Amino acid sequence: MLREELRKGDGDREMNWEEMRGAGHQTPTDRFFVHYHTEAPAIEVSTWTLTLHGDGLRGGPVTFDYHDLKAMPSVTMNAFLECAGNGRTFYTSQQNQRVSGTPWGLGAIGVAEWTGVPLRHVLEHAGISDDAVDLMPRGLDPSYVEDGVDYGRFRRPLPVSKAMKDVLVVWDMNGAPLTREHGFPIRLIVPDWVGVASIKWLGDIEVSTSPLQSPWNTDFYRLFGLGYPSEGSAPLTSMPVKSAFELAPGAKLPRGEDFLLTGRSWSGNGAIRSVEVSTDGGASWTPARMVGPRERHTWAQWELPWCPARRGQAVLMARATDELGVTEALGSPYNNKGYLWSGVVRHNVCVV
Ligand SMILES: Nc1nc2c(c(=O)[nH]1)N[C@H]1C(S)=C(S)[C@@H](COP(=O)(O)O)O[C@H]1N2
Ligand SMILES: [Mo]
Repeated sequence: MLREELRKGDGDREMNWEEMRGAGHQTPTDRFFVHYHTEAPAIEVSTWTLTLHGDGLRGGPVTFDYHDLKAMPSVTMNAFLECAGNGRTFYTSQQNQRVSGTPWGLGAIGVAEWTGVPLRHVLEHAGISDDAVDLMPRGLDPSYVEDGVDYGRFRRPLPVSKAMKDVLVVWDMNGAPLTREHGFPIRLIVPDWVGVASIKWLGDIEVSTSPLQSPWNTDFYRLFGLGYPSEGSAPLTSMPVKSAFELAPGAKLPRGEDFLLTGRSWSGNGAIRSVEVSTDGGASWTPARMVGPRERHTWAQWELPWCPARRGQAVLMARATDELGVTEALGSPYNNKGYLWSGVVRHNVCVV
């Protein structure tokens, strides 16, 4: 555990699930998970601009400043943002598999209310041509260097089809300007997709009529390992269905007293349809009561009262089914970077 803690840098902070109990639908900004690869740059709005360029524009480059963007028709929506590696440690703790990357539990996720302009409007304003296929949004944070290799500035291709569908160019998070660590002044939010797509500190976007590549869709953020081609799977897109209890791991609960189990489930495939909970390590399952809305792009909250009858260790499990009919499986298929954990998590508690 200590070694894992040490491997998390300043740019790696999890949301604490226990603190979400009784909180509202959104994760408060100061408790939202944080992840970045180098440093969070300090950017002044007065000098910041966003430039679109490339052969996928009908004319030359087009530049927007902060106020140009904020003057465009805005949208506010709840959406989860989740790192592709959320749940990575369960490959090891539940499946005894070795994976590399930031050792996240289930807290590399949060939901915020995001306000911004649909990327579609920005692209149309800049004169995107009909034959544009890929975008390359790029951050203003310093170049990413690992093991002596300079991968350049943070950037990842985004298909035009997704960009035109539901991607937002965001300035507000939970009703206030983005904080520095979450991408001030402007970031992308790419709903349902791996967090790496939601480029922070956005500085420019290449618009291209041919497919684009960057290390973040070739070397990283694909599935690698046994069963995958040597170049890896296709670049990762949407996040699988997952569930979490709003409870500390190893929480102590009194025997013979009613306790309200609460949690949240989400899926990149669409809204959550139902959730089942087991308090006996998966031997039996009970439908949880859904609380509040069940909408796409965001998590659904649920609860189930439980009166633990026996002292000792108990294993809680929750499994959700989404709109597409996908249910969390007991395990998650292995890939050596530990992306896209999709299994039911065994949550140990101690009945005292
Ligand atoms: N410019 C830039 N954007 C970035 C990153 C980064 O390092 N630099 N990290 C990405 C990754 S891997 C994740 S999971 C999310 C995390 O966003 P958050 O810190 O706001 O939670 O930002 C993404 N956007
Ligand atoms: Mo991430």
